[in-house]
Amino acid sequence: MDNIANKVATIHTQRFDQEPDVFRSPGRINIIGEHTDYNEGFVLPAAIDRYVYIGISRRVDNLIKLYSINFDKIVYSTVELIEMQEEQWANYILGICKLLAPTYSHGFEMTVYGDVPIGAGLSSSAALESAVGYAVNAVFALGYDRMQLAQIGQQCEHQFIGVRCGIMDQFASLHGRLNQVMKLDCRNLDYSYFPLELGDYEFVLLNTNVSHSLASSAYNDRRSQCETGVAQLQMRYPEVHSLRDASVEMLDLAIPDPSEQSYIKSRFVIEEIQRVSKVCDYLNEGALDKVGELMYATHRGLKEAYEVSCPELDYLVDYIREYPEVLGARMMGGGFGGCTLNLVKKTFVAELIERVSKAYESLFGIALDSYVVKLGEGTAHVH
Ligand code: GAF
Repeated sequence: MDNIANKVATIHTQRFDQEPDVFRSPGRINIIGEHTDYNEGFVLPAAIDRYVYIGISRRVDNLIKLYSINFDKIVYSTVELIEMQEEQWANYILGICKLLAPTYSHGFEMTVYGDVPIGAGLSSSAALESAVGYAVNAVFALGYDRMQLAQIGQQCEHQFIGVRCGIMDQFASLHGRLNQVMKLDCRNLDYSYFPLELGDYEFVLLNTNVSHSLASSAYNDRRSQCETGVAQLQMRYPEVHSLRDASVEMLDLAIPDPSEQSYIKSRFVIEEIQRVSKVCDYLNEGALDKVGELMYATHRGLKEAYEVSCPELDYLVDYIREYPEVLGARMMGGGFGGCTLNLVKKTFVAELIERVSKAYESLFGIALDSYVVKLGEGTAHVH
């Protein structure tokens, strides 16, 4: 039995005098394939064992009452009149409710708790959207499947949060499987699972504990630059629908000036999509040193070409690179803060964390958090 689910159920019952159903949805890592999802490329995410929990009980009237255990805040709404609030955590929930609202007519009480670090690039917001969508869908028997719920989560980001994100995060949260990585084709949403076997190595997350404020506007800018790249490619290659369809050679002919931003951003994406397939092969072959090299290559691209890194992330990757016990490191997620993902020899993890934490704190005056990654499972009814 999941202790956190019990805790959420107890708090919900005390506050609302109703025994809830409890659902949970995980955060995610992404081994490789960054900023490829909205370009119809491939990604390689996996659910982690950190979750957002939702306790929910139906009401007979039309009131919606939301309580966040993390923030100790309560927010009210009605089914018919859902408006965005000052509390950002509530907006992820209300956005989902608004998108689902035409299909249900009763209100509910909801209690939310999460142990996915917020702003760490581990998709705490997608975990919340996925948990809420799944929970409302289940208690009102709305009939959506996981694929549709992932798309609803993505729409919530687009319409109510203002981030034109891809589908990776919500998809990974809803479809995660214990100890499995998924290769997702973001064009047609075909996906397959394979076990993550790292032998003497493990993935370690180092959380910079910074989250720079330009993240969502810069994210949307990158997406627009990719769209410009596609439009330029289409002038010469009308069959191109997305950067997924292009090669570097095609880009060279379509955008002759390699200093144009659309060229630089598009080239990164084209190369990153190729890295995903290579990493899949290397993981199958157990060639972890080659996986690590490509992680470093991704970081370099995200830093220099895509320009979504920041000094704290770069420092961590540069610091780690000195150690032969670390095969690869890179920033993960949208960028401008959050975590680096590191492939580290198990016997060296404790020593590495001690050293890098000291060095990071003395330079930036910020405590570093670290987690050895354990994979988790996708959205589920847990109580
Ligand atoms: C964020 C987005 F939400 C994802 O869709 C993806 O684009 C990612 O950044 C970058 O790979 O997590």
